[in-house]
Amino acid sequence: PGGTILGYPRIGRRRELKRALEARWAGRTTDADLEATCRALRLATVRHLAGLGLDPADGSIPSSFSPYDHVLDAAVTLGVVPAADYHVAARGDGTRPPLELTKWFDTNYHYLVPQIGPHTPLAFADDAPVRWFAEAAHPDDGGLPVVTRPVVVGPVTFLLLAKAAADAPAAFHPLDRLDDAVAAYAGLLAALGATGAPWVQLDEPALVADTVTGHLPAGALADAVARAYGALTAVPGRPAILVTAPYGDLRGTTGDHLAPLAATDVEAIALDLVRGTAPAGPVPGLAGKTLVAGLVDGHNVWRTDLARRLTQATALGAATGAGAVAVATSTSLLHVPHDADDETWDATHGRDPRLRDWVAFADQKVTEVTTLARGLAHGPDAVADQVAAATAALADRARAAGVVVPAVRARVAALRPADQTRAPYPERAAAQARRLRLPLLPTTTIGSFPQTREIRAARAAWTRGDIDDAAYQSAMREEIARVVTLQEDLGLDVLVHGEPERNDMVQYFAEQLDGFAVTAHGWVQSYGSRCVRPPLLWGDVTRPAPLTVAWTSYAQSLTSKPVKGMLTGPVTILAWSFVRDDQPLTDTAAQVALALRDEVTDLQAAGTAVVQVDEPALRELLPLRREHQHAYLDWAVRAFRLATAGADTATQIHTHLCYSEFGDVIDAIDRLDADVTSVEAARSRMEIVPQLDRAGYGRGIGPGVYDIHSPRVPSAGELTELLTLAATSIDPALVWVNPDCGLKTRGYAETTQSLRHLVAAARAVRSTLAGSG
Ligand code: THG
Ligand code: ZN
Repeated sequence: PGGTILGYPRIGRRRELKRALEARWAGRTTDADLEATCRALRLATVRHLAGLGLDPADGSIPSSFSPYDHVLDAAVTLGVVPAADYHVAARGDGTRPPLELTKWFDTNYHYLVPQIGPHTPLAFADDAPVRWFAEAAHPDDGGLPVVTRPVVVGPVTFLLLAKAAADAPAAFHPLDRLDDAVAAYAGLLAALGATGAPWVQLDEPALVADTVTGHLPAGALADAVARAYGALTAVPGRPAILVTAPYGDLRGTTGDHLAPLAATDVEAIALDLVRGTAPAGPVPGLAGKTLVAGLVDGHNVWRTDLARRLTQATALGAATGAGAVAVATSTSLLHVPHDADDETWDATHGRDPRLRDWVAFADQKVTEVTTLARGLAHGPDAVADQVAAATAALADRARAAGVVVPAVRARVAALRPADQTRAPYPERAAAQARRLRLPLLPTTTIGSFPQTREIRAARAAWTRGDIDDAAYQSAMREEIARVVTLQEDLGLDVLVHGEPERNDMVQYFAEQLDGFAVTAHGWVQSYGSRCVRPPLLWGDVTRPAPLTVAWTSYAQSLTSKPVKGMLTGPVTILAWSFVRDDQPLTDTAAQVALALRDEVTDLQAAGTAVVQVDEPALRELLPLRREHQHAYLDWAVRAFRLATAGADTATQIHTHLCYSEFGDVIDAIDRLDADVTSVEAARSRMEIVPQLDRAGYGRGIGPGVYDIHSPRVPSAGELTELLTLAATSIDPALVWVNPDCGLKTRGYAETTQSLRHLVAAARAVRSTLAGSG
């Protein structure tokens, strides 16, 4: 194909899929209604892409739809999950838990983790990709036929992302089932070929990620690639195969995974040339293949430098020895919003109008791809106007007011090591103990309390202008007062204000900081029906006024117990925003950290004794390649410490981490130097506690004693047991008692019960410890 994209958002321009899924789950619609919406979305999407200039006749348009998650779809295609259990696997039912959700590479998308054992069914079982190809190629509605390119997670990545079934022998790894999986994919390829599909796309991002493949013995990955694609290319009547490697570089210090792929007979290989680099010399095997050049960033929203990318595209063929070069996005466009023209770009809506010309959302990126493809085919003169417009927009962005704020630059440049260093922990611990006078095993929550329908309604009414500031303030204050009283009644030791005023833990801060813009319609799928609107971090960051002080101070005025101030940390703010690409992340992180540092000192000046700075995304931004991880963890730790080191010795700094396999970042957690760290731990039976202990972490630790992702109320007995486990595996003086995450998505009934049991468990273990000590 001349120009293509690796995938397109599937939630729908108006979040049609979200609404259809939630209506089905609520029992308001039938399976047939849901399928009708999905089908309409599929057809509308591929025709829309044809309208934007992708070729509707040759497989340039991806069929990248999924009703919930593309990894779950692959599991159904391969018979690992029966098609009838699709929604049970996604959400659980009364008896069966859902599959685990985990981060998809270094993105804010989450996939469902298939479980595979030695005897799990693994055979071509469901032909949804074939049906979706056929419905678009031979539509029965009289509309434009589109010959799509079905997109499926590739066999190597699928097995590497799966986890061993609970009853599998210890030595088993899902990759042991490669031959079975490949036979299943062979069945799919044969069926696609028989239906007339000219191309199929198999996504193999695991090949760029040491975080996924690091445990494999040397050579195992190259061997798996050779076996899988050797067998698949031998399938009679198959479509041409495009293998993609988005999110990074196929070549790293742990191996060159381009070479084994190029040695197979696949017809095309897609490289991410935004995150990765192009091979500088000829690659054996590439001569007979198409190199699909990922030149347009699928992972961020900035307008492409078309001049630079066209030059790069033009040189690629000769440099690499590829048989042909095609232009593409670096990744699926799943990670960006549909269309920049869905937004009103004006200052009264909080969006600087200049930004419109600086960004490219999914539809604009499709146009960038077709422009580059035309330039590659017909020479730069054919697209001179478009290239000039992109160059002018980039120049405008580079010199625009707010992009560089000299005072911010000067402050960052003047930073010294002392700015990220607090007094030694023993001194802090003693001062904080004198000030806070907390019992052994202090109890607290992670920050947010349930967001009720009334809270959401009040926020929405205020955003629309239906209620005025005063009415909104008093609604929120009423809620805060209710939450404070509830916590006092429950007997919690460190209280929170409950965060009723916050829509999202990043967006809330972005709305108030200069250098950010937020969108009204820029929804991006996070998982299933759930979406987020990542803010655009486009300029130097400043804090025009305190962000949270008024709410926290109000809560503190209602109680004599300490109220914890709640902030989102610099790394998480970066991870969940579209971050400017014109300077190193470390510089942007330092600016955000300084804004938060000012907030910490303002909270402190207002009398706040405990401030929590959440970093749930610390693990998410960990580079996929080992050689880049050290530098990342260094700047991430530095940013957190810059944000928090303005705190006095007697001010207690907490942090909270979640969504993590902590193993990779355990040393960094220690280096954050927080006084108290709360982490997800209930599901792993407090595993993290001895891990942190071994890493030399000797400060407060709050291993979450129950999983807030489920409505189940844990009994006081089971909480006592987990807490005893924690308090006997490390010094009990370090242990805090808390749920494993914020309570925002829970209801009040189960929250109140669960917290009552949590306080009871803390009291029970306290008295046991007092008795034995
Ligand atoms: N904020 C952001 N990113 C995140 C999380 C977050 N990534 C990881 C994790 N948390 C993802 N979890 C969720 C959970 C719930 C929702 C989104 C992501 C959610 N979204 C609402 C929806 O889709 O209906 C919309 C929320 C809104 O109105 O803003 O419920 O916490 N940035
Ligand atoms: Zn959490």
